[in-house]
Amino acid sequence: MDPSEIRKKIRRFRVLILGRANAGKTSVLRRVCNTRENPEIYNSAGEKIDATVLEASTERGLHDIENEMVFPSNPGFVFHDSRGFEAGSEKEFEQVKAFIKERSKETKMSSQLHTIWYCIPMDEAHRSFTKGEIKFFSECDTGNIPVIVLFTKFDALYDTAYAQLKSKGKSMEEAEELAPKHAEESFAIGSQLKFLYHSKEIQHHPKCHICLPNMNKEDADCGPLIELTARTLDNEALQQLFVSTQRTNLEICTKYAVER
Ligand SMILES: Nc1nc2c(ncn2[C@@H]2O[C@H](COP(=O)(O)OP(=O)(O)OP(=O)(O)O)[C@@H](O)[C@H]2O)c(=O)[nH]1
Ligand SMILES: [Mg+2]
Repeated sequence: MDPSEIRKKIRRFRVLILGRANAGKTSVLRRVCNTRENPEIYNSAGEKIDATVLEASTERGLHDIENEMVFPSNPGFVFHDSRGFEAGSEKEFEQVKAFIKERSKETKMSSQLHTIWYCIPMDEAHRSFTKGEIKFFSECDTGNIPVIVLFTKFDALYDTAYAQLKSKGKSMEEAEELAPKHAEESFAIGSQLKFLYHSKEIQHHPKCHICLPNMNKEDADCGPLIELTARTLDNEALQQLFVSTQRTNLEICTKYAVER
């Protein structure tokens, strides 16, 4: 059998990762697949694409959301990345919407889109939602496909948290140790989450969210994202498929085997 046929037959968990340029998308995927490598890219016909050709075509706006990204370190996952989505172009938005709609009609589990990870980076000065993000959550009905918001580069909030703790009289050591937790606590009651879950501007609220710091570092822990993704899947076959991508993650395999 030819390799593209074999690839089609492998049971894989399919993720669409969205977010503005430089949001930290690829870094998250690398952590999830535990690798430093670049992904292999296949077109919708299953043919491998030369990454340098793709780089050039991306510049010209020809990046295709149908392309499949696979990291050889964990072929159980297949990713779709919509680079340029946040550039504000109506065409790109429509492409993403059409892709989600098509995939939500798929009856074959292997072709279905199983989850959407929407990355919103925390390292930009204003830290509010972009027009593109608001548009997505107001106009894009993803049906049964769960959307999880990933607040990426969350470590960018640690300096402010540290300064606040210092101003409340904590020592340098204490402030440093407590900063990550303090940043999460402040964020939990902050305006971003209120907007995301309660604003009238938003019709399609995400299922849940997670704060992800330091995903650019190799020892960063993406376990909470794996755990959360497993929990949002409402069907057991899908949950089992997801667990199968976690062969080396004993904790999650045991947990879901026991729950079953
Ligand atoms: N501080 C910090 N930097 C990060 C984190 N994640 C990624 N970065 C850095 O942010 C930059 C962009 O990361 P990528 O993962 O390439 O982002 P991307 O969304 O794939 O970017 P494009 O594909 O170009 O749209 C890189 O320099 C990363 O090292 C994080 O959690 N914390
Ligand atoms: Mg990238």
